[in-house]
Amino acid sequence: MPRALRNILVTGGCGFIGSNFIRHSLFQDNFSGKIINLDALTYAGNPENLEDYQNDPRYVFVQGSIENAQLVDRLFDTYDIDTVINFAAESHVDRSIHGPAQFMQTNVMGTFTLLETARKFWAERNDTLFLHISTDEVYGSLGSSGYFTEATAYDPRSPYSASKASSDHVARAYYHTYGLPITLTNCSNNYGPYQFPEKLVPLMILNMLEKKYLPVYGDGKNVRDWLYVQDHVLAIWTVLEQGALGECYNVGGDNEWSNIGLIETLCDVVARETDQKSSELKNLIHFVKDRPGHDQRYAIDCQKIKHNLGWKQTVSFTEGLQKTVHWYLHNMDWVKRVQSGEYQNWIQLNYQNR
Ligand code: NAD
Ligand code: TDX
Repeated sequence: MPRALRNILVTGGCGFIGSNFIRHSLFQDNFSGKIINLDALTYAGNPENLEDYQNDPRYVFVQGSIENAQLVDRLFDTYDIDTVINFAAESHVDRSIHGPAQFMQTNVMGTFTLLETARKFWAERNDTLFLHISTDEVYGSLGSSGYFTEATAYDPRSPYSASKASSDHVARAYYHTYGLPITLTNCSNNYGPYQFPEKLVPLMILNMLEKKYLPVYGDGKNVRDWLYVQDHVLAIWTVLEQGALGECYNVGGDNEWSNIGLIETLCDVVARETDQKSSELKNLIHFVKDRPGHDQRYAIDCQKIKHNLGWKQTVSFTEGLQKTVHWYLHNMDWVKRVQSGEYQNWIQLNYQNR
């Protein structure tokens, strides 16, 4: 039986990747399903990201936590949920080092709550899917060679990645034990519009615009694989439509950069876009104390989703960085509101009675 993909519960849809996913889905005129966005609106969630879809009959926003079993039950019941895409998470490694507890609550217990509800409501159905969004960080850290494949043993090393790894294990356990229709994706570092400016790419862009130091952890030689967020969204749709149950799919950019290499490239892009000298921006680079337990290198082998499901990256790094810099330059009001917490007033005004 084909998947329904009709009433989709998207969790964490006001965050970076979730809002890009919802925006992309609703933008498609041929998307006739309904998206119910459950988001707790932590510091990282901003419903303003989807303001222009507020009155779209295909979209419902609900403020609340994935840990709230009663609320999740009510949503499954009210909207006859047939698909879950679980983006909701605490997502920043540095924050997980300073305060791991919330990561365990949201990422582990929140995912568990969603799985339990899906198990209860979907016992008699065979057209449902629970897509759990995960990260390459669960695989640990690589040396200068090799790649993470779907068969690589989990070896998480930060509280963030340990909490994501735990939730992946629980999701898999629900597939094997209860036959819950689960699929997982493990993606590399995303960049693009609407990313909260605590993450490397937007933080660096904004610091360059304000002529602030560009803090590089350690020697700057740690390597990440970068993927434009729109390509992650396309991968998620590919897996929703064709992913095999019980399987996980690595998603990546085939695009490895040392942090220092990426920052210098960003200096060139920002300089070009703002008519400045790149060398002056590079002078802002400042090596600072390393992140504790800093994973050396992530590199994803994403042949499985390419070969089995036909997904591929569509946005080059040059194009993606340019689009991203362009977006931040033209959305400084968004940045200001997000950085100051001012958007909380907007939430009060728009959602106080819901
Ligand atoms: P984000 O921090 O931008 O957004 C997270 C969203 O989840 C926010 O809107 C927040 O309000 C919401 N949220 C937090 N706790 C919640 C709760 N208890 N109930 C409901 N909503 C809650 O994160 P992101 O970068 O968009 O990441 C989304 C998902 O993708 C995460 O699961 C993350 O682990 C995964 N991922 C991210 C990347 C990346 O590079 N950003 C890469 C691979 C995987
Ligand atoms: O100021 C900085 N200076 C710096 O050198 C920051 C914020 C980061 N870094 C380094 C640390 C990492 O090696 O840049 C690299 C990228 O850092 P982050 O943007 O914090 O991302 P990372 O820790 O790699 O994790 C991200 O990718 C995988 C997301 O935050 C996770 O949610 C995702 O799972």
